Amino acid sequence: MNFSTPITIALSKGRIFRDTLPLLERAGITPAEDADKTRKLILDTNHDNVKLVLIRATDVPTYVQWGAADFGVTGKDVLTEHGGEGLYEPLDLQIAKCQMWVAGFPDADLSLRRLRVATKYVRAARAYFAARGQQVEIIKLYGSMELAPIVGLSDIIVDLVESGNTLKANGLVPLEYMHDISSRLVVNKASWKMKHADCSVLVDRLREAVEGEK
Ligand code: PRT
Ligand code: MG
Repeated sequence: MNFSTPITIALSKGRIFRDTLPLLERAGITPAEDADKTRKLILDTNHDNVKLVLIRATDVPTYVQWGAADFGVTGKDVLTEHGGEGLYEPLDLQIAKCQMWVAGFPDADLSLRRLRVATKYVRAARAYFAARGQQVEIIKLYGSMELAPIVGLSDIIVDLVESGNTLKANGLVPLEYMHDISSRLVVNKASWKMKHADCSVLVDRLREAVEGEK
């Protein structure tokens, strides 16, 4: 199958690229190089019209929102923080799975007034505590949330948990389950309209690839 219009797919290096690769392959798209071994930011594929752009995970929704990439693969956590303006989310790729949790010391008191919550996931955390009518103080961090309760910056954290090893290594435990996280295919709204034939073929093929992985 050929694509009649240029299609760009934004991915991040690391687990998203690794987990997306088999799905792209099943959909008939093979990158010309390994993302984790190159310094290039734009990768060719076996299709002249299909290119991959490699960017920071948190930048993927922004590239797609502005049409700098037609498609992107991004964690639901990142998508929630971005807000999702200017894009559709046609497919749950069911990759890079983990869970979002409230975590802290085993004896943390979650009923404290003005509970201090350190997190990279400000929107998700705000929504979670607002839903149960609890006033909290959110402290935005960009990494290593686990450190915050240890040094007294916060009472608890909101973070992603996969194996639980990172929490455990720092004397913390998962306290309250918030929700499951997986990576999503997102598409620019204008691309979806203007390049509909090619875009919908790609979504259909990836959907079949996801079904095939089950
Ligand atoms: O690292 P960088 O700042 O470049 O960007 P990023 O962290 O956003 O990218 P990356 O590649 O690390 O993560 C991309 C996406 O993978 C995230 O947006 C999530 O949707 C998803 N994902 C799946 C995870 C994890 N599993 C995960 N375990 N993202 C992060 N982690 C971190 C977590 O934050 C914690 O620090 O791993 C640690 C917990 O892991 P365990 O196994 O010790 O519990
Ligand atoms: Mg990371």
